[in-house]
Amino acid sequence: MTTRILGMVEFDRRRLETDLATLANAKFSTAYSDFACGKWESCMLRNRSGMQDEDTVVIHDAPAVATPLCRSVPYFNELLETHFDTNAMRYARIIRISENACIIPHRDYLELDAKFARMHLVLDTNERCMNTEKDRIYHMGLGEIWFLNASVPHSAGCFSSTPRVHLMVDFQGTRLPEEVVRKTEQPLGSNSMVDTREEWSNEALECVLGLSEIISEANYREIVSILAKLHFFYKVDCQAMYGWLKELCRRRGDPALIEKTDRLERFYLIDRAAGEVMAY
Ligand code: YCP
Ligand code: CO
Repeated sequence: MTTRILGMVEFDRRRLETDLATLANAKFSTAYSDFACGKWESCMLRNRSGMQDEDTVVIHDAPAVATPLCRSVPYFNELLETHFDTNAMRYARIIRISENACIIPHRDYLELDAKFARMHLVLDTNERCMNTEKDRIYHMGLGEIWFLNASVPHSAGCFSSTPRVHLMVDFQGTRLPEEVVRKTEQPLGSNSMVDTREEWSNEALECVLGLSEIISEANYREIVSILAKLHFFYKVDCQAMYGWLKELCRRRGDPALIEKTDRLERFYLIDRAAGEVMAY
């Protein structure tokens, strides 16, 4: 199943602005903050229970229920009702990425018993917001609905002063993306973003590996953050950071850091237990 644009929504700009302003003052959850490099946050609009504090996901079999926050953003709720099959909907969340933050390259659903069919509707963005998938980079434009194949390594980042705000909607995994989306316009033009990233080079690689001289428990998380963002600016696979991290820990020769990095790669790319949280 490939990541692709499914359609476009024509927004009521005034109602969009109203709900974005409400969101700007809303309380977001700290769920999945172990995936954040910088300020990456989510909050629930619809979930299994309708309770705001149910902020992580499981596979379940009932239509998602609106949370109190959902009722405070009536336009977003209407967008959910109008453009998606609410019967097949399992979760609806807001994902907000603030300036110079990203989500660590990862694969989703590793901790779950099955997958979701995951869609994004772009509520607020600009040209400095990017998504990546393996070695590709692309931009999800305002009003666009995308299917995201979250099973393959991917990431998303915001490098502008205004945060990127997406509605992320999970459907029963057996449903086809085209089937759960409705009343959308055909996307105009091509959505292939020109890849303006710099070529990845041996010099850049040696510079990264030079961090082996200084890497320690104390700066490990900051170094992970630096490495996680590099692929937004250089033509390199989003997963490459785990290989760099392993090599610089090996050069450092610190068994605890080597072990930590193996755990990191396992958690974000290979396997996670249900409810497991990564501390590093
Ligand atoms: C999920 N996985 O699958 C989350 C979203 C990143 C980690 C954020 O719901
Ligand atoms: Co993801």
